[in-house]
Amino acid sequence: MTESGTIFDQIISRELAADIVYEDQYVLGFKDINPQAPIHILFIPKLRIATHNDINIDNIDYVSKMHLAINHYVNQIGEAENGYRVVMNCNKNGQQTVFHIHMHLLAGRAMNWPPG
Ligand code: DGP
Repeated sequence: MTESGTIFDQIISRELAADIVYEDQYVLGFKDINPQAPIHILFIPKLRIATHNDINIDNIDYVSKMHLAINHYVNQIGEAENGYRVVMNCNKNGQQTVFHIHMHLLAGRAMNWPPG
């Protein structure tokens, strides 16, 4: 992460190209570069919150908007009833690699549980 942020800030500012599938005032959704399911979208807030630990009363609205964005999107693509998984990885044990919170939307196949 630099002072100007992570690669996700560059995707928000369009300095870095991404396959954007959803956008509103608070949230951007784009295809993961390394998909783990037929549908693998990253939903990110347009405000840099580094990890899940950094969610607080002042920025929680962004997290709510991320969930609403996912609901809108899964309805739009017809996957709401089939079901899907929403994942947030945090820090080392959670295998977080980009320190700008993101929700992984995984859909289009049955998921494994436990995830391992
Ligand atoms: P995580 O491990 O939870 O921090 O997931 C980060 C995800 O970000 C990982 O699945 C790959 C994805 N990713 C990393 N760099 C890029 C990029 O430049 N473009 C896109 N579309 N996805 C990226």
